[in-house]
Amino acid sequence: MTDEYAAGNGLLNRRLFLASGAGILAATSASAESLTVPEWTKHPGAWLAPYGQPSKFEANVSRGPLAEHNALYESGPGSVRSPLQFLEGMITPNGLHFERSHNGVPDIDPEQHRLVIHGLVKRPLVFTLNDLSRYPMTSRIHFVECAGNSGALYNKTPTAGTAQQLHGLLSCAEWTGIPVSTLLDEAGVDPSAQWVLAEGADAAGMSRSVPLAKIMDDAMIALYQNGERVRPSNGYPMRLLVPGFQGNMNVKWLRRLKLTTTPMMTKDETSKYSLLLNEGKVAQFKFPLDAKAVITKPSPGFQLKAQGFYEISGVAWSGHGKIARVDVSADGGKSWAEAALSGPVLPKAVTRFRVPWHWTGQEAVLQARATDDTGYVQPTRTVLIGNRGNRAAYHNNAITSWNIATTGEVKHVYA
Ligand SMILES: Nc1nc2c(c(=O)[nH]1)N[C@H]1C(S)=C(S)[C@@H](COP(=O)(O)O)O[C@H]1N2
Ligand SMILES: [Mo]
Repeated sequence: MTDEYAAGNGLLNRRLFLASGAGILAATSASAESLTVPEWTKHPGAWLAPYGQPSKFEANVSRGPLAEHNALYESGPGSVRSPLQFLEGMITPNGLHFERSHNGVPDIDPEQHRLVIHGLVKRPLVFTLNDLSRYPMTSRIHFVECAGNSGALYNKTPTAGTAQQLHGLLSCAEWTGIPVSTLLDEAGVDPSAQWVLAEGADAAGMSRSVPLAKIMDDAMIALYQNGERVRPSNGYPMRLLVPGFQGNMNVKWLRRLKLTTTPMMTKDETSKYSLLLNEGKVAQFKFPLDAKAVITKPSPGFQLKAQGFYEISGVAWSGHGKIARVDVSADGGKSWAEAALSGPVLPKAVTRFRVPWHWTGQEAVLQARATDDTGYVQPTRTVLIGNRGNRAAYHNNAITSWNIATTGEVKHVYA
């Protein structure tokens, strides 16, 4: 065990730390009792189940609202957030993918659902789910993040909350489906087309205009989510996936794509999703989500029990490309140590980062800062609000600060 420090307040040099192996001292010494045969080994276990469920001891690992008092699970508009602080790796299990629905989840019969491609095309086309299943598919791992995620960081005073409550409108899955370009090539795009209107079959009639260039680049009609059919709450039987663009544009329950010359100025892209700036200015059509990192372990709700070694870990992502590096600070941004990125590091996907830390029992302020492969560096909250003001409800990618008290309690603060 080496304790060579890479930055202030106990951040360790991860290369030396990993090479050294043992010495975490989290375990206790084994005795004869340690190998007593437990009750569950003495008789046959439960029967097989047609569809697997998590352990009953993991019942707290569930989707949840922004704040405890918010009503949940009613029909109509709402959102439930992914429990980031209880998850590991880069993939969100389907039952825990966050959900944001503007007017409930439609009960779509896949036999009756149709996808129509029309507008500025040579041949308007209609597809059943069966038709679509004959086209060549691709699989790619991408995050979806609501533009309203982390919006609490615009508040004047730090909102108390867990990583889930503050940042849980983010999930990442392996999506399988058909590149939209394949279907548009078949329909024959008119040279005058510049935009594509995407509309959902839900009661909200969610519709967004997406630049044709983005659609042709990497948009997908997603039919599968982590290997099984897209879940009803995430767009069954098909959703549009526009990797890296604000969550709202990933239209669920997709029923049509209309090619147009201009954006359609739908209710969902005018009354909402514009950024109110300083001096009465408004930024419309900010599509890609900028790089962000969030420490999930430790985070509010965790209680450090004793001083010593801990692994700080979290998630980072960018709508512009790959995560190039993540730096972590334990002294509120005065000094930084580069975290290890757990591969694979993929464009527009969640990347897990880790860094070893020696907590001395003193107060500490943990921060993580993402840099993506365009060279963009995640800003502090002071810089973000200095540039943008705090009237914008969306696209808050400021650095989050978790305060560790001498008692080991973790709390959201502004540093
Ligand atoms: N048809 C339709 N598509 C929709 C929505 C909706 O309400 N209706 N919500 C949007 C919003 S605001 C977000 S953030 C993402 C959320 O995707 P998810 O629920 O699969 O996590 O879906 C988008 N697509
Ligand atoms: Mo959203």
